[in-house]
Amino acid sequence: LPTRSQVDPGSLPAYACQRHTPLNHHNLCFTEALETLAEAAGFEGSQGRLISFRRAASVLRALPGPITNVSQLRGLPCFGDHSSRIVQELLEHGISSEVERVKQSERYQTMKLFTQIFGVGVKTADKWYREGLRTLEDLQGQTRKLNRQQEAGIRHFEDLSSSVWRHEADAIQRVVEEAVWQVLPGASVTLTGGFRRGKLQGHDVDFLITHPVEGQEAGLIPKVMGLLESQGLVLYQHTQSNHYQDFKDLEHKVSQSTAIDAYERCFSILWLPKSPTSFHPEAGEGPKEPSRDGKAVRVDLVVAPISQFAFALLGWTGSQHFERELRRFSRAEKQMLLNSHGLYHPEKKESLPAASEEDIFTHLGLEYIAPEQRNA
Ligand code: 8DG
Ligand code: MN
Ligand code: MN
Repeated sequence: LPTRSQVDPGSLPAYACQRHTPLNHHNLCFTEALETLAEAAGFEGSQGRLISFRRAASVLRALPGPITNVSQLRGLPCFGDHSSRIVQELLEHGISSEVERVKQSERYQTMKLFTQIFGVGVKTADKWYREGLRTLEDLQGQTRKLNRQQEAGIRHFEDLSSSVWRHEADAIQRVVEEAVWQVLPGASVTLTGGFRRGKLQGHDVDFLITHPVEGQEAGLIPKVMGLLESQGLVLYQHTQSNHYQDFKDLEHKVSQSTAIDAYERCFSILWLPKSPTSFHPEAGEGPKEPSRDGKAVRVDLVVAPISQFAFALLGWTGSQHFERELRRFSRAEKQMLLNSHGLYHPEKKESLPAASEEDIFTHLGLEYIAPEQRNA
């Protein structure tokens, strides 16, 4: 935890990518309330409100101590009337009536349940809600509504809605590494996402794969997944080959405003046996009952060529809000475009190379923020 003297709240910078945001902080009851409102705004398609609440919550996560008086909010960046009112309510009553009302609403509870399903976003959840569907049983009775991904998401709902623990992520890493090295000796497998930021649990496990020789990494994922499949460890997978050809040059690549990138990738559900030694899959046959002696785990694999590795690593480490703020800072303050492929200066028509994450922060004139401090 940061010490009280480390940050003067009055001088807290406006962008999350300029701040140190540790995993554990002093204002959990406020950030939870604000995150609930952000989430609920997202369910209603109100991106603006979602981002306002998320920014306010993120500021509180970076504070050196707890908010004990509403006057401490004065001078904080990103704190509007609404967020201030919520904090004040919590300070005075220990509870926010607005947040409680949201949490108890059928709308919020159903949207939260549906969007928690692998492969279901806000749009689909909203459509189902408007059709009167409310529970997983309702969905199971309407299987024609489901695509293959959602069907797998519901089949493995119980496992996937429980946390993945760090030791499970490490076990998955050993399994993935084994397969990757068999297919491509010398390749590296890096744990990214929340676990790289020091989280002890997560909703999935994210890996970034590369090879020191540019080009060697291409086409790796289908071979790796084929190998894992033959071991009976793949419960679901959707592999996308890289589509650099759609992203002709770096300028085109980085001007894509969304976080979606063009890397070869796989969104999967893998089977993690409880004890690897007690697991004897029959040849070519995957486990059908995940409740047996193990657990279904969501795993994301991304493959990047070594020349873009630093950008991919920065882009896939998160948090999502930290990433959004990095891109916003680059655009608004530095007139540069950043994504998981590169950093581009449209006026100078030049892209800046980076061999490490530190290089990217330096290009942007930002102090380096370590992964453990990117929990914005
Ligand atoms: P969690 O799994 O523990 O819940 O948290 P997380 O690891 O931070 O979340 P995540 O949803 O697994 O996302 C990890 C990072 O990957 C996050 O910064 C967002 C980023 N990311 C995606 N999809 C894509 C994508 O298509 N392109 C790029 N560039 N980044 C993506 O989740
Ligand atoms: Mn993750
Ligand atoms: Mn992920």
